[in-house]
Amino acid sequence: MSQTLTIIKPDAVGNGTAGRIIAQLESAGFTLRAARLMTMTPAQARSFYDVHRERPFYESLVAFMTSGPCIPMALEAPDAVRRLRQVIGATDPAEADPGTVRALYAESKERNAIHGSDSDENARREIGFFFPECDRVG
Ligand code: IDP
Ligand code: MG
Repeated sequence: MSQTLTIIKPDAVGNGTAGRIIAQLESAGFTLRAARLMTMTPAQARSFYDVHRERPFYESLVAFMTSGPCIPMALEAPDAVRRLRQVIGATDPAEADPGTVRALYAESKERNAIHGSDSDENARREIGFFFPECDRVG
């Protein structure tokens, strides 16, 4: 078993699709190991997306991610990082495979409903970012 970090982003929480997305993740075989509902501060969003600080969309992304509550969750499954990326689909919903979370629920390339860690190393870092009280969640 391995773990990954997802965030139901503020667009999905705001438009009432968070529950359906969580159900889809559970149906895809993920077990919830930690979850919280929070509104990120600008400092938290800047830090979480620090890898993108030079990108033209960075400030807009920070504004979006702090615009309302989101739901970070630690998920467990075999090959969790790769499988979550498959279930959520491409960053741009126009390019996401049919049936993926982003194809179903994303509004745009920025307001794309869900985050998924892109490597085991980043999954560990991101789980620690939102759940620092846990040596290992679950
Ligand atoms: P990912 O979430 O699919 O891993 P990243 O390239 O890591 O995509 O980008 C992080 C987030 O930044 C995306 O999920 C999306 O919300 C936003 N983003 C990425 N590229 C663009 C863009 O070209 N325009 C606007 N927002 C973007
Ligand atoms: Mg990414």
